Amino acid sequence: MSFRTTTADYVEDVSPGSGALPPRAWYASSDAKSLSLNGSWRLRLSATADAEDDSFAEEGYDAGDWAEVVVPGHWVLQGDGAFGSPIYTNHLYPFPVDPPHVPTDNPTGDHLRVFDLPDDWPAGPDAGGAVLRFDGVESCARVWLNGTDIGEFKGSRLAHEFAVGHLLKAEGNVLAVRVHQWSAGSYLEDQDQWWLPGIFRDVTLLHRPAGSALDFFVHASYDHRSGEGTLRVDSDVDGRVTVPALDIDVATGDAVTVPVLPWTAETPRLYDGELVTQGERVPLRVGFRTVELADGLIKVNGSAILFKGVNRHEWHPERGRALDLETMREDVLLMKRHNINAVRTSHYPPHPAFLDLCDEYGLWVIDECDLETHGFTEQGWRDNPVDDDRWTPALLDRAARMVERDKNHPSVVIWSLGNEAGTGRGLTAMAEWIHGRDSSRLVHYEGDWDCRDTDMYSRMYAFHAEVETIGQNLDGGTGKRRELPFIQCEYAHAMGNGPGGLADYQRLFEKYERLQGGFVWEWIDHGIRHPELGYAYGGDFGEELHDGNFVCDGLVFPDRRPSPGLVEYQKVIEPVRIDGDGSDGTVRVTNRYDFADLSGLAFEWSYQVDGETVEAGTLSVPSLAPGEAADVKLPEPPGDARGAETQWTVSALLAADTAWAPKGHRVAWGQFPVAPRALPSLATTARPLRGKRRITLGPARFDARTGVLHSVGGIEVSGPRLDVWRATTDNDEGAEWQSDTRYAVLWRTLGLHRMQHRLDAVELAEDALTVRTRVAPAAREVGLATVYRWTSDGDRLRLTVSVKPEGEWTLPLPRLGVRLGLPGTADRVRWFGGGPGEAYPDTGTASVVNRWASTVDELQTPYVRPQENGARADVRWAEIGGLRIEGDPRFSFSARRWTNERLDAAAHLTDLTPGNEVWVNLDHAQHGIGSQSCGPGPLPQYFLRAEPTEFSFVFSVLDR
Ligand code: IPT
Repeated sequence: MSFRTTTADYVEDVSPGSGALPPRAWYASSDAKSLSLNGSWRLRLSATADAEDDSFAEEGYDAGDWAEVVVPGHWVLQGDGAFGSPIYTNHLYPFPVDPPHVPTDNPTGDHLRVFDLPDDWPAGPDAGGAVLRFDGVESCARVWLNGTDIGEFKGSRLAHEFAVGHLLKAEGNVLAVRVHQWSAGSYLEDQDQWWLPGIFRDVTLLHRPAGSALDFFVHASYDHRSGEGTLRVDSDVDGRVTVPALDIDVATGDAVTVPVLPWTAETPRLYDGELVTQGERVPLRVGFRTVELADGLIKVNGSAILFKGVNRHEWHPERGRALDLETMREDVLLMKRHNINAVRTSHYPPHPAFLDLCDEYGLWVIDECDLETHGFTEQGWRDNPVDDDRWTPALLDRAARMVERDKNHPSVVIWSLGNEAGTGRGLTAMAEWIHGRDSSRLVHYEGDWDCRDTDMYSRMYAFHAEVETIGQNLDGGTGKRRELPFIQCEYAHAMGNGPGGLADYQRLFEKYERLQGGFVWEWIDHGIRHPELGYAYGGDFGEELHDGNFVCDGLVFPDRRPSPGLVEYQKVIEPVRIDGDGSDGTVRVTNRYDFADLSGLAFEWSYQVDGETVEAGTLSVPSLAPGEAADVKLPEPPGDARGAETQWTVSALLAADTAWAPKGHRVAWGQFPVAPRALPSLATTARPLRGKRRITLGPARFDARTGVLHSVGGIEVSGPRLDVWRATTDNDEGAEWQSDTRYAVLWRTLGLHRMQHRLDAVELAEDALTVRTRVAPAAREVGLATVYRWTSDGDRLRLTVSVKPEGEWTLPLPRLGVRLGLPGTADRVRWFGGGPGEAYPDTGTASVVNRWASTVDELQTPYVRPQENGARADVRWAEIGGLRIEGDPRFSFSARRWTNERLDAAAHLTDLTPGNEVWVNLDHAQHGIGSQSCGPGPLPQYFLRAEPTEFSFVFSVLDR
């Protein structure tokens, strides 16, 4: 005899669900009434899918002793751990892979909400109907209204509507929703993110008057030759379409062609209109634009576009994927202010309001379906649902729910089938359906390298050299692929310090027509605010399987503060290039927009002497068309500044307020030197004197036995001594699965983090104190012969460090410089050099040469997992703790209240506590950063090779 072990069969059913209405276009509001059911709900959590019966759905059920939960929300992020915890895995399923089965331990949240209809809710015989809409529930829900089972659904980030008019009462409606964390749908939702069950998007009751709109499709194309737009709204319910600004008033289904301004991400012109059916007025926002594949390129309104994009997951450090409108707007504003022009909604359709914002502010969107089966890679893709016909209805349901919901957004130019789902018939079926339903957009899917189903060749994390080959169309591939444009749907993995190499990618994107840009991975760190850890990442909730801080790989920190990576990206993709030649006093301005001219920008010049602006003015630049360039004459350099460093800075600023930034916001800039600074020179007049315990030389005192500097002008100093170690970055560590050399691993094996310093000689001569050492790791024959040579003019002190590698060095060095300790009272830092933020050899494009000031604490970049950070590049001089340090040549400067070893050992920022000293690194060079946490390491030109090197610093004491 056998019996069913579960009453909740639908949980493991691969079919899309039952009871829901066909998908349709989503709109925020119309003149029909609606009632938000967001807010506080009752919650009862059980450990399995069928631990409780359905009686809670009955009217009159007493849920008085249940917990409360906020909807939209994830229950695991509420209740201070009482409701379970988040789980982070990248591609591994956190349950045995046996589709469509899910674990018996299946956290299930019974949600209950009792509501009355508002007084003005239409009643009586003409009341019409009503629809209950769920915008997102993870991962599977069954719904009852007033005791009647109205259906169940999967597809976490897709909308589901149910007709409920016949069940509604004026008062005391009981809405019961049973939500299961795991379901067959979980196999389709294996995205690299936290697993977070719950009703995480809005729940809304929509009144549907008789004759109200059902589905409608706004077709609004633009002919760039004639300057005319053609509008046709196909509607399930007949009605009229009006667009007052264009004098349009036509019947649904009829086309009308009129002169219009087109919609582009740069010029997001929207026309307000209305769809008027007998029972409803639905607001429309019409953007006229035509997307096509022509001449092997993605073109909008006749012009090829270049994506300067990001991958955006929905994230909030406290609310997870339950985002409010203001948070969505913050994302869009931050993107626009950082010159980003495109978003891939990795890896699921976002809250629909986000797309409204993209329409309004102007962003190209790749709208991606809620589909990823990445974990099947562990078994060679066996049993992959996308290649199993039983799952195809679910895949088609997901495709339709995305397309139908989002089809009226001009910002959406490309549909993506999903992410990392291998290949299979189900994907082909999705692509065919989408192409058939919407011929006005293109189809994307990265997993399809042969481009059988897609309209573009897309890859992720392709190395620079391969991207160049693709740009040259020398990469081969199927005949179809060779005809198609190329995008990198993911590149430049922004995990921790980095990504490096952005500018090198951008140069390729701009050089080769076939390359239409890319989307940085990713927008935001998915750190979860945590009382003890600051931000939690994978493993911090005791998960049995997890992928650590791989979930923190964004251009903004969890609280949306821009990371240096975002500032770098902003500079690399700036829409105006400003190149100059300081010697002949001209500046070349190039318009790199695809559609806009430069009339929205005002240009300014300033002239700096030793980093201080001495004069500034405006520059008149012609309103260049896209792609055009002009040479513009700068004024005569003001004054005479012999011996000083002089340079021009030219900026392009918004000439007027825009929707996304105020007048004066800087969009692009360029800096170019006129005369270089004279390097510090020092007469070697002072003579080193040996005492019993100390050697003195000018302002400095050294340990007589070791030759180690103790003080300069009375300021206590420990060290300096050679330092080659940096707290390894996520990119130094590389990704475990990579076959490329992972330098952090090799550096540690070699022992670069535990170098021993052997003293060979302390030599006093007439004019110098020379300290000879050998710096080398235990157990190895390689070493660095390191000589510190000290000289002084009686007032200032010069250190020259010579480093000569001995033995066979096969690895680059993490850094090369000296580290010294200063008293903990050192706090303010001033410097002349690159700033305001950190910069490394391949991340330094955005570094502005100027005079800067900061505190030691503000110099730190708060990467969620602590690692090397905060170095300021191209520093001419820096002042800290009463000392002035000049470089010969320029150097890289960092200072922190803990040692690099402590930084290296820390797992969370809260592990870092100030010690009694401030540790200063003066680096001659650092190794590049790259983006090997998921992609290429630094390019060879950014390697710090172990080779004979010499560099100097001049120390002096500031007037106090
Ligand atoms: C790629 C995924 O598409 C993305 O979701 C994310 O996991 C990213 O990598 C790394 O953060 S998958 C690719 C590395 C095989």
